[in-house]
Amino acid sequence: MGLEAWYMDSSDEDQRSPHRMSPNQPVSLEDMKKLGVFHWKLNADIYETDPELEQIRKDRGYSFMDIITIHQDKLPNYEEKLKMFFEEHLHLDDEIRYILDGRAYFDVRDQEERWIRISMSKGDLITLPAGIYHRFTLDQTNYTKAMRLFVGEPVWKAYNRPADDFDARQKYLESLQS
Ligand code: KMT
Ligand code: NI
Repeated sequence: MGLEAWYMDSSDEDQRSPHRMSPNQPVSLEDMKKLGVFHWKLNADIYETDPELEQIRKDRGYSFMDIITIHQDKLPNYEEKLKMFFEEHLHLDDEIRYILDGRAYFDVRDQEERWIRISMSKGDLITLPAGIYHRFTLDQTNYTKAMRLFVGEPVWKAYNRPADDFDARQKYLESLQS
């Protein structure tokens, strides 16, 4: 089963609501691949011993991992962090997230700067390429637990838009051409 993604409407209301267009404008996994966004569906019930996850980590060099629980009572500075996550930003490295429980939205910009909302739930692993503008929010269930993966020592630094002068951004834009 694939994950679901769609173009967002332009309303500024509650970031946690789905913001679908009417009629819905779905975005396929193929379209997302063209943006450099990749997805795996895994069995999150066995994440601690999952050979499939092990293989992905080995193949792609994801040596680092930690687990973040995003919930009012679990995450220090919850409100502030959620606000930061929802600011449009980029990173100089890939962002790799694996949803172990709950659900969340990752929004990414397409080639024409339109927002695509990616609905992530338990078992979805996603990679966002370095240099892509994106943001993150919980949905109306207000809870997710996610594994963060990284190649080597993690760098969580986010650069809010505009961040167009970074090599990672220019390289990403070049990668869209091919
Ligand atoms: C980011 O940089 O967008 C995030 O780390 C999102 C929150 S992690 C589930
Ligand atoms: Ni990010």
